[in-house]
Amino acid sequence: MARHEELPVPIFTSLEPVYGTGSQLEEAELRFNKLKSKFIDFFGQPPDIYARSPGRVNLIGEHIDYEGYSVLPMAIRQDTIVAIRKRDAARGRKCFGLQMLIARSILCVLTLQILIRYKGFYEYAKSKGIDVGEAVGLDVVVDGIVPTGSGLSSSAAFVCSATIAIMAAFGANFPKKELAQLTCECERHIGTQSGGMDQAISVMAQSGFAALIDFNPIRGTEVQLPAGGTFIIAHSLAESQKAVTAATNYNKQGCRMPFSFYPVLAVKEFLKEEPYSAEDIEQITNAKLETIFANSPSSLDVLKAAKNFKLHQRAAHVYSEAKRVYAFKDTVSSKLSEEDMLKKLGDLMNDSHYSCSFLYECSCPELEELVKICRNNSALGARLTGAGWGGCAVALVKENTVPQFILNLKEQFFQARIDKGVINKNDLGLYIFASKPSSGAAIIKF
Ligand code: NG1
Ligand code: MG
Repeated sequence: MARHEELPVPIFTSLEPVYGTGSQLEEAELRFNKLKSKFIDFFGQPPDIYARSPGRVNLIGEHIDYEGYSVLPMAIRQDTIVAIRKRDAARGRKCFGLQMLIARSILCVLTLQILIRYKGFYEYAKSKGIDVGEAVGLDVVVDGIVPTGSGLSSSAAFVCSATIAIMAAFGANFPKKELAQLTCECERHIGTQSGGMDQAISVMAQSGFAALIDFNPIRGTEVQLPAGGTFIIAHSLAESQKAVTAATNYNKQGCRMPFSFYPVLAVKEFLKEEPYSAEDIEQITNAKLETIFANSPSSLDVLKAAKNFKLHQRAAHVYSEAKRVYAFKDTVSSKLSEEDMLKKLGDLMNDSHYSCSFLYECSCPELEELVKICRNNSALGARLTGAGWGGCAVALVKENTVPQFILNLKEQFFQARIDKGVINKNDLGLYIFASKPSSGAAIIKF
């Protein structure tokens, strides 16, 4: 039997296979109906097809995917839905235009992004021998509910659903692992040095399971989480300005560099704790940094801006975090009692946070406060998730303590922010919620 990542994106004729039953289905039905009527308002006809792809929460394995190390995320229920219709030939030939309404998730670079996506797809389709004909117009309406700038990968939800929608509009369907690769490359067009975790889990997730994602080649192995634990996602309310500050890319460089020239386990022996200057590195490697990173123009900007590189700390983070991912995977499949298993998973999450905070330096005061409050309220473990420098934390708590835990966090973290007017009380559910492993990308054709 083919592994699931070899299979194409599933196509459904109803919403239940994706959204299950109950309130989640009701919410989805509302969104799809609204999307359809907006589409008709705009374009006079209903969409041909819909594609949806979810955001994700990374349980463990932060800032190591772009080094090729495995990570362990799960899809969340919040997703982006793209409704699409290929223009009639007569209209399509005249212009390659896109008209769209962006409901809720507003990205000002959306038009540009869809164009990039389209171009990426076009080249890819041609390389696969698919005749996409001449450029045609696409009518597109997008609805996204993955919070942006929160480390929950609204970007992957958007990129994956847009790519899959365009693919489906042309009657094509590629294996999920190829889509994961393609969408990762698409996201790199806007300058992020994407590692591929987000797109891989968004495309490949299986409902009810987290996944161990391996790279080169991309693979997703289902990971069954212990039933007695629940992951709570809480927003620090510090918005991560990843694309703006380039901090992510700066650190990725500092992080990537040791791997360009040091073997595993040599960190302590060969890398000094003091930061390295660009000149130090050029001396050791006997090469200009410009040459080492010649094929990555965005890296060069970062290199110019950076004064020094903490190679020892970044490498120590990557190696230890990579080990923790496997320890996490081994723990859930071990024979430990559920109590011990949950404790061990929590410890690994705490260690991961420490490493992110002190070795990778991607935390911030708000995340530190939030993680501390989670632990004070009997979270078994808590850590920042996603790129960091803001965004969300994820906490592992015992199933039976979830309501009390959420209440306590509301009181101890969010209430002060409500009082200051940072967030609206009625929106609290957007900033703290329990999350079950949800399903990955799907094409829906009614
Ligand atoms: P966010 O910023 O949470 O989408 C980013 C990267 C991931 C991974 C994490 C850190 C992109 C699109 N995503 O995630 O691949 O490296 O940081 O673990 O660059
Ligand atoms: Mg992202």
